[in-house]
Amino acid sequence: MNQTWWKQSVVYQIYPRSFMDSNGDGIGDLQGIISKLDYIKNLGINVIWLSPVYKSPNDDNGYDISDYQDIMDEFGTMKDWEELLAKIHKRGMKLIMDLVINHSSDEHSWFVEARKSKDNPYRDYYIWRPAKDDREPTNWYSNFGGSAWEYDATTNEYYLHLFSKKQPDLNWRNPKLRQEVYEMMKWWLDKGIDGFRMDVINFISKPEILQDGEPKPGKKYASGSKFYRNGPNIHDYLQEMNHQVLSAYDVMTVGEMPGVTPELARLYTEESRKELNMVFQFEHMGLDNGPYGKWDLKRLDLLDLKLNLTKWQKALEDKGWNSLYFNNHDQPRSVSRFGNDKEYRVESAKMLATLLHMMKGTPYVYQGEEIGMTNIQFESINDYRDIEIHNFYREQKEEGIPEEKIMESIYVKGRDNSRTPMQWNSSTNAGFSTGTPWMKVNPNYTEINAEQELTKQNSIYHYYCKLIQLRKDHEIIVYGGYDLLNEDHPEIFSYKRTLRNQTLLVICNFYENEPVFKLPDSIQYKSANLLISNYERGEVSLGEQINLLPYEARVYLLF
Ligand code: TEU
Ligand code: CA
Repeated sequence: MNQTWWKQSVVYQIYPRSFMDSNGDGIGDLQGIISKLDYIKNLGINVIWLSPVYKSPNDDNGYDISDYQDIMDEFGTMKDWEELLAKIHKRGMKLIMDLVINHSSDEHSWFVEARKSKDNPYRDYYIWRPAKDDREPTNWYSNFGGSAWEYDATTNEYYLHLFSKKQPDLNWRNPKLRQEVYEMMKWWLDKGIDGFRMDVINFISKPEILQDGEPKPGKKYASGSKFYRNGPNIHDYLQEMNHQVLSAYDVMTVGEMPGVTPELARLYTEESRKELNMVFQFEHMGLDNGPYGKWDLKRLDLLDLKLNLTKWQKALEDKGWNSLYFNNHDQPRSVSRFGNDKEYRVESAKMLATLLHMMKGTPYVYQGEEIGMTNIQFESINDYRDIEIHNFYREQKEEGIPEEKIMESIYVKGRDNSRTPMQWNSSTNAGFSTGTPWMKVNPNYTEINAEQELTKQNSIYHYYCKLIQLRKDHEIIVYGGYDLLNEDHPEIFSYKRTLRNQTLLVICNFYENEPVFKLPDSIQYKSANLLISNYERGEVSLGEQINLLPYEARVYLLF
C-alpha cells in the first residue's frame, strides 16, 4: 500500500476573508488565522487548504488574481504569510495553496498588456476572438450569468471569461503562458508549501475552434461546458505540469473539476499517469438541482446520494483516490442543506460527518462545519456579497421573476451561506472582528460558536475530533474496501468497509423518522465494538436489527 501522507490526512479549508480579523477592519486576515492555529490543530487536522490570499480586486473574493506572487493588502504581507507557514509546520501540519490558473484578474499585468494591441507580446496569454455575425464569438453563457465573452473596443475583439468579466480565461495553448505558470508554482513550492488545490483545473484546455452550444428553450445563451470541460489537451497539460514542477516535490494536489465523471477521475488520479492525487467531483453537489441548474430547487432523494457516492467509492477503490466533502466556500452549509438545522442540528451535523468521514478518501472540513454553522437568510439582497448571487438576482429581476422566488433560491443555494464570518464566541460579531464585518454575522452566533463547542463534551467539534482520530487509529478507514448495504432503504445510508479480518459497519439514519436497521446476512462477526455514535446511549450492542433514533449514526468495528 502507498503510505502517502495525503491519503491518511484530513484537510481543513479556510476562506480567509471570513475566518478571523486581527486588526479590526472587518476583514479576516493572515494574523487572524495564525491566532487560531491551535484550534485547528486540536481538531486533529493534518493539512490546511487556504483559499486565495494573493493580490486581487476581489471581484470574486480573491479568485481573480492580479499578482500571483504577492499577498492581498487586506490580508497582510508576505512576512505574515511566511509566519503563518512556519507556524503551521511547527505544529506538524501542512499548507496547500489555492491555484487559480484557468483565469487571472483583468487587472493582472499580463491582461493589461494583452488588451493594448493585437500584436502585444502578451496578447496570446488570453483567448481573443472577433465578433461572429455581429454578436459574441460563441453563444456560451458565463458561470456567473450573461455572455462568456466581453467586447474590448480598443482592439475590436472579444475575450473569453467563463466566470466574471474581470476574470479573463488564460490561453493554455500558449507554451509561454504555461511556462510562466510553472515558474510561479515552483516559486511557491520553493517557499515550502505542501501542494495545491487547483481551481476549475479541468477547464484549462479549450479547443482551437470554439463552437456554439444548444440554448435551452427560450434562453439566449447556452452552456459551453461540453467544449471546455475536460478539453482536448487537458491530460497533456497536467502531465507536463507534473513532469516540470510537481514531480520534484513531496506535495499533494487536488483538482477542482466541475463535470468530472468517475471514469475521467480515474485518468486524472491514477498514480501511474502522474497527473493529480485527487479531484473534487460535483455530482453529489448537483443531486438537489433541477434541470435548470442550482437555482432550480429540487429535494434531495437519499437513494440518489447513496448510489452516487457508492459509484465514486467503487470507481476509485483500487485506482486513483477520492476527496470527501459536503461543504466548501461555494456550497450551502450541509447541516441546513442535507440535515436539519432546527431541532436536530447537532445530531444531523454529526450524522453527516460520520457518513463522510468513514468513507475511503481524503476528508475535507470547511471552516464552521465542525461547529454546525448553518445557512443564512438576509432580509435584503444588499446584505449579500457574492457576485454569483448578485448577477443571478439581477437577471431574474429583469425576467420579472417574483422577489420571494428569487430569494428562496438564494437562501437555499447561495454561496454566501458558507461565507458569513466564522462564529468564535457569543461576544459582538461572534468574536470575528472588533470592526464592522465585511458581511453580516449569522445572528445565531450567540448559540452556535466555537467557544461553546469547546466547553461542551458532546459538542459537534468534539465529535469531529473523535471521527478524525478514528481515521488515525484504524487503517481500515483509510484503506478498507467499500460496499453499500441495504441499498434500497429510503432513509438509512449504511455501508461496510473491509480490511483483512475486520469489518467496519456504518449506519446513518438520514432523516428524523425512526426506521429499523436490519443487519444484512452478509455481515457475520464474532465481536462488535461500537466505535462512535451521535447519541449518548451507553453500550448499544449490535443485534439483528436496530431501532434508530432521528438522524442516528453508529459505527461498529466487527471481527
Ligand atoms: O468554482 C468553480 C465552480 O464551478 C463554481 O462555479 C461553483 O461550482 C459555483 O460557484 C457553485 O454555484 C471555483 C471557485 O471555487 C469559486 O469560488 C470561483 O468563483 C470559481 O471557481 C471561479 O474562480
Ligand atoms: Ca483584518
